[in-house]
Amino acid sequence: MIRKYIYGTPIETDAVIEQIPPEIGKPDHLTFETDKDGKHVYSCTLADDDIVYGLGEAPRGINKRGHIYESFNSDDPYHTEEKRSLYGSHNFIIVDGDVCFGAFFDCGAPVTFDIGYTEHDRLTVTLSENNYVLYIIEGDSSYEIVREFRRIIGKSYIAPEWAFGFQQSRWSYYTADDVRKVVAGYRDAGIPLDAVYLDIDYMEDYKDFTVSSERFPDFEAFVSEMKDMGIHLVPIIDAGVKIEDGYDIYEEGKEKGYFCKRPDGSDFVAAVWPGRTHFPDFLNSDARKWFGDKYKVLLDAGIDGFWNDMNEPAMFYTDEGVDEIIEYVKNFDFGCNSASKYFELSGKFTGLANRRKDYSNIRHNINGEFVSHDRVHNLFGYMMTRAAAEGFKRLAPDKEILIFSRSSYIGMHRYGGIWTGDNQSWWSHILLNIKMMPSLNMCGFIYSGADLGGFGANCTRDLLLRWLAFGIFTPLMRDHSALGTRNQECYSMGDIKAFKGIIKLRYRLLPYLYQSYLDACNNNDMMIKPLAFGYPDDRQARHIEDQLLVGDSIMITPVYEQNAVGRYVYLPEEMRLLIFKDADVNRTEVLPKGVHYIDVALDEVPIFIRKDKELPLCAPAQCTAKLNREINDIFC
Ligand code: MIG
Repeated sequence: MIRKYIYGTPIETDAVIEQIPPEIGKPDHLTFETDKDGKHVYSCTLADDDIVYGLGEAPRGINKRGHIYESFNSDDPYHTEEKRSLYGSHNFIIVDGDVCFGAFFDCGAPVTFDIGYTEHDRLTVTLSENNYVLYIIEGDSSYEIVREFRRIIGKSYIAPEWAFGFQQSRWSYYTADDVRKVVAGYRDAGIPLDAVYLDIDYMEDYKDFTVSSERFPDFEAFVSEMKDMGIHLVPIIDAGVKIEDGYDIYEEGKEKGYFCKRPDGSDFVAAVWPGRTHFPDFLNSDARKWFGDKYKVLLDAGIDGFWNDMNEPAMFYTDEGVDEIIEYVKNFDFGCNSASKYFELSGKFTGLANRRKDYSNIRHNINGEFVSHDRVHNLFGYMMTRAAAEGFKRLAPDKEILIFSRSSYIGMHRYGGIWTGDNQSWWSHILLNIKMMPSLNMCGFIYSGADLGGFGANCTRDLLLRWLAFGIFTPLMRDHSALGTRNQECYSMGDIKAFKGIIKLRYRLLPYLYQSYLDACNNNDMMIKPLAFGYPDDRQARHIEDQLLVGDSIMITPVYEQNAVGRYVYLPEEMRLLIFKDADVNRTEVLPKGVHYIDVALDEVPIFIRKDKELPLCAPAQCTAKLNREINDIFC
């Protein structure tokens, strides 16, 4: 049962595609109030054992209780526990208790979810503007509520099968030869690989839809050389368009009025990678069409995969911000408390990036209306990715194209996938990855994954192995790392045998994983679920967050602690344990319901088969193009 409530005159987000007649009156389950600033606030009491699910890409656990989250798409590379916002805004929550209900706050402006933070037993949702749509979803279980919700937001984007192959990225592989070396590294090591990413340095001066002819001479020939080896090249596209006379995208956008504006009607300027840039106004459907068509030049070169970055949109600084700082520094007074002055001063500089004040200065043209960015901030990356996906449909209707985005909002799940942004090579971020996957699935983002091995900081061999051993179960399986960090390609991490075994297992699992993925997309279902969704009557399973169900047949229990030689697992029923090593079963036993300690060496992957279920495997291959999908092993 879904009820829809409209408040004020909301800006259409296109998150929900099902026609639902709106209700008059107040929603059930939540108490409605207006706070002292006139903001709309919804709240309810939480009983001790209630779980709050949802929020998709957000810090912390599967159960969102005990923290405060703000939907405000943010470029923040330090995903520490106290953070309230990441790159996406997925305003869907479920309160799972004696009564279960879901709520989706459909609003492009910031929304705050205080889930037992201010008061441990209270959920409070505060909207930053009073024009929005609220959906209340009832069902017998959280799982059922998820499926109801997914039905109204429409079918999730389906990525091509090759995008389930193993993918290697780095900021940056600078030249065609750098890329060739990576491919040779993998092929020589006998480790499967399907894609290599091109980060910002493939472009000419960071200009979207250009390719440096110096670093990638004859790009088209290079793309096909790679394709012949079974390798897809996946270039990055940034949200900011470089301001440069003679650069066609800039000239056209300026002439047609397709860039975001300042309040005075001039084109908004922010500094990002290319220096001064304008942001295409993705909220404007004409600008969207225009930008989407620009992908053509890369499609024509044979490219069939893209990642859209910096689309929160991220800004390093604006002229206004710099001017303010100069003024501040000119008038700087040491005062009598030098420490507080020091923090004030340094804060001014680090605070230059992504200033709320700058965002507030952006204006959009939405169907002819001049709209403040504050009202639609969380839709920007979504609309950029929609522009791309709609472009692909026009330009290459028969081609399956990989597209995923950093920033997102519910609704974007129909157009592309996401990666979870700039994590770190920290053990805690394997766990964050594990806990985020089911929440993303609830919100429709099935094709998703984290930077395996971690983006920032230096990775170690054991961290990468453990992370990959989890990553083989996530749709996007990509190793990516930041500029200045230690090399993180599997072949550059010492003895390659363990890497080879783990990644080959991914390919052996591909028929099972891709089918599970398709089923989830086609049936508004989840591919990766919390244990509680499979065993709703099991009190112990209800609170477990480090074991997940993947597809219908298996439970996974990743190891995510350094120097651990195994881990405790809880079995809600009798299951068969398979310990894989070198992509084959090394040990297997049937374990009864209950708690067990299992040994898992660094080169091993544990998989539990659920009772009366089967796990089919095919033979591994060096890339999906060479994969024989015939099943050669079935475990049960
Ligand atoms: O300011 O393109 O999240 O994956 O490697 C950093 C360089 C910009 C952020 C992305 C990351 C990418 C990096 N980008």
